[in-house]
Amino acid sequence: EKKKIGLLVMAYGTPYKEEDIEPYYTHIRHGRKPSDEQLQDLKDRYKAIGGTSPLAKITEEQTKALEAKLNEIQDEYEFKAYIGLKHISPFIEDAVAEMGKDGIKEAVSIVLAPHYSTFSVKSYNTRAHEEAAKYGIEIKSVESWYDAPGFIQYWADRIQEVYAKMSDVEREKAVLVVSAHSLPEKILQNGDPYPDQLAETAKLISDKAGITNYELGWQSEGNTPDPWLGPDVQDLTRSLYEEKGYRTFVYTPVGFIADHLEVLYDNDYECKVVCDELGASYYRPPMPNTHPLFIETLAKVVQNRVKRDA
Ligand code: FEC
Repeated sequence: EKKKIGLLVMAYGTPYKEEDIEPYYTHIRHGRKPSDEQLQDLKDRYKAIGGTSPLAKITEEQTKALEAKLNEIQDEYEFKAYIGLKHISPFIEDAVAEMGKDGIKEAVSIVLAPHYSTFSVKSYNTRAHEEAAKYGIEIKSVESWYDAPGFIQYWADRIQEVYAKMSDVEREKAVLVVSAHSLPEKILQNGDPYPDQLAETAKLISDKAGITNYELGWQSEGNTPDPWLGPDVQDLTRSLYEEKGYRTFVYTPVGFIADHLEVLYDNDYECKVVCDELGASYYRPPMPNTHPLFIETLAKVVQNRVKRDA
């Protein structure tokens, strides 16, 4: 008889339809309503990528694939997956309540973002643990997986594919831009590991892919007065073009794992505009989504967390 275990898969969430955009944006802004102009700007960005984001569907597919993989690779536990989102329903709390109703007492959680920050993974985990306490559910949480070998291999393979397609001239002047979502600089005051983890991912990936020209960048920063971690990938593109003579830009937004607004708009539109303006080549390898190597990697990360005590 297999032991039943809850698999709490946490992700950012995205509006399902246009009417969801305002409450979603308000939730992201900690309850402060966006101005009409800010709201319109966000609506326009969703329109530019086809109306809504593919993220909701991809999160669901990733979760199903992860549950299936975990049930395939071991037979001590029966994993039952629950999706808990940060900014739209089903919220993290809804997912934990659902586990409670199903009589789950033991669970493992993972956030679908590789790097740990107090602003990202910690806030997901805190919400999950607070809710779980109400139901007497014990959750073991994965904190980060930015260096998981299969994750590194996934990106190294995609990068090599892109470099193999380039002409020799393009390849000679190519640079890999490794990025994650920017965060307010104030995270650094408390020794947040986020920037170091991105640097480690970049080093591991570029070593594995055999790429010596790589740079770290930040993207998608919020619309607030605080200073955000930089350089921003668009500014970085210009300075690398001007100061280092690069003419081919390969963007790997490794802080994300799916096709969604921050990649389809911020990279494929905004960074592409900069490249077009400069007359440089733009490349952006495919995101992990449900790639088998990626799902297998997440499954191993979860399995290791279940085996570890506390
Ligand atoms: O719908 C989609 O396809 C896009 C989903 C989406 C993902 C995502 C990932 C991260 N964010 C992180 C931090 C912040 C901070 C602010 C912020 C703002 C937004 C806005 C939208 C949005 N984020 Fe997001 N983010 C996604 C979507 N994010 C929309 C609001 C408009 C805008 O600023 O563009 C600023 C909040 C504030 O105003 O105070 C901070 C981090 C990640 C990566 C980790 C994770 O996935 O959790 C960090 C996907």
